[in-house]
Amino acid sequence: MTTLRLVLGDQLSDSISSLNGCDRAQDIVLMCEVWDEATYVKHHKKKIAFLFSAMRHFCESLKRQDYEVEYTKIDDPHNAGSFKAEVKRAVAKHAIDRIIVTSPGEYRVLQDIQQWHVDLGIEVEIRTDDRFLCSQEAFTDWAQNRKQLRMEYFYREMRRKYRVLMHENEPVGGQWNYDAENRKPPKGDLHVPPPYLGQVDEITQGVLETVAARFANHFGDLEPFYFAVTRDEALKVLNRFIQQRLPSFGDYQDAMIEGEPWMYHSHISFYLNCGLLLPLECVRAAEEAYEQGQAPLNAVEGFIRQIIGWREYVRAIYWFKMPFYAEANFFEAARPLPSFYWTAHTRMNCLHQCVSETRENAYAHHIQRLMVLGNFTLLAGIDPKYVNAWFLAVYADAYEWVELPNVSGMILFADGGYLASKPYAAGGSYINKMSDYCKSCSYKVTRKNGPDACPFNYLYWDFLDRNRDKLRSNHRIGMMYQTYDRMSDEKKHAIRDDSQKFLDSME
Ligand code: FAD
Ligand code: DLZ
Ligand code: SF4
Repeated sequence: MTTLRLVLGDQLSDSISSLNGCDRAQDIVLMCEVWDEATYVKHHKKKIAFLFSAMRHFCESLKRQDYEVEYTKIDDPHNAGSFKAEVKRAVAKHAIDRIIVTSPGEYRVLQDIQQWHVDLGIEVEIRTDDRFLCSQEAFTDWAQNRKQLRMEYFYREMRRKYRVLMHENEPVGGQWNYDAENRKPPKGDLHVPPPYLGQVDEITQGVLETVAARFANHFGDLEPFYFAVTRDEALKVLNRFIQQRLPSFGDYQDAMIEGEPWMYHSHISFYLNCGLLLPLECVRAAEEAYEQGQAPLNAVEGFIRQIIGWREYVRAIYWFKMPFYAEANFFEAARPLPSFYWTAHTRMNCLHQCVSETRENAYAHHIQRLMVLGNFTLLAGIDPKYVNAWFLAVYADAYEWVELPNVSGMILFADGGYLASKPYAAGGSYINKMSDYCKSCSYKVTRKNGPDACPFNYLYWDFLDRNRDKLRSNHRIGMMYQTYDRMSDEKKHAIRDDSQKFLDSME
């Protein structure tokens, strides 16, 4: 019996379940670069190059381990353009009896694969993706009897289950969460270490030429290209983070500095999400750094919470709530995405910086995504479908399972409060406190109204006013209405007028 084992572009792990029990003398592993995946949103050029190069390197490493790999490049004249069509071609070519694939990261791909046994007339086994630490069944057990889901309680369960930072049955240090010690503004002379810069080898060079030729009209700078594209290199990125950045990760987790896109973050999401790194090894590396006195508890706990807390939580919610989640639009927001999300041409310096860095790196750190890029789309009432399409296209770590809950749940509150207890709406003073962007902005962050006022200031109040019916009873944001209601009619009029003018000018 010959089995076709399909390995998708975000399944680049030796331990991927589709390879379990593989008969290397008989079975065929299929990997394919396909037009459909590269263009269903027009991904950033660097993202496509990263994934194609990582896939080609992974293919070489499988071959070195004696797997028989069928690999289709994007410019292969026989390339059929989609997963299903490529599988069909391989089935015919190799007289395949059954297909094994690990469950994909995106709902639309799973829907497709679930039909293949009918469409292709062949047995298809879809295996669990056990690289994630919380299975759908475990999440359902945890979630089903709760009135409200909160990440913090989920996270504590994960700490207990995997015995991470635990001392007997108590959290190390006596607290579960050290955020009160984190999130300092970027004051003083910070010396941010340089990021990992990978070398372009022959494989990557070939990919860069292909992407430049075939995806010229996609967003983003292709070069310089410096991502890790093999597991060994990804491990170097992780180790470099643990040694150089982790000690300050907690302190400056929310800080933004002009010209410092990488700050003290780990930059491992690209590698975690395509399988070159595994979540538990990143967590254990951080835990060990704490145990050896190389990094403080506030930093280590904060980092670990992002991985076994947020990352697992958003993925579980995605599968729990699809397909509804993709349609959710609690505020009925309907505006198109302004063109400066692509061009960076805006007088708002915070947005100019974050879009420019996204264009250069296919990366922005969490607070840039949440409190600048995301916050603006929430306040301006941009339709979630445009916001999701943008976030899915522009970041090299973006796959729908992680992008959609962060965008529709965390920033847009489009799910009405399932994932987050309140919208992360903020005026300019938050950005001013956590960054140096306002210093060189042509708007004045201290002005609340008028042509020079920071647009975040009046848009914040206008957003609350527009959505009063939906937010008034929210216990975490509802009290802001008392402040709004105490404002004079003249002030309220100015807020409405400035917001209307600004939003109209965007269109
Ligand atoms: P660090 O800050 O060093 O964090 C360590 C790791 O924790 C990350 O690599 C990531 O795996 C995990 N993590 C941290 N926060 C989250 C989170 N909220 N959800 C899931 N995992 C998290 N992350 C993606 O991986 N892909 C996305 O498409 C994505 N889209 C986002 C969109 C918005 C609007 C927001 C607010 C957040 C988004 N995130 C996304 C989460 C987070 O911003 C990125 O994981 C992080 O910036 C990646 O950089 P890093 O590896 O340096 O992370
Ligand atoms: C993101 C992406 C891109 C750009 N291209 C490919 C590809 O050509 N071949 C492939 O196997 N995977 C690609 N991917 C990742 C897939 O979109 C991802 O595997 C699915 O969305 C399922 O999560
Ligand atoms: Fe952004 Fe407002 Fe600061 Fe300008 S003044 S950088 S628009 S927050």
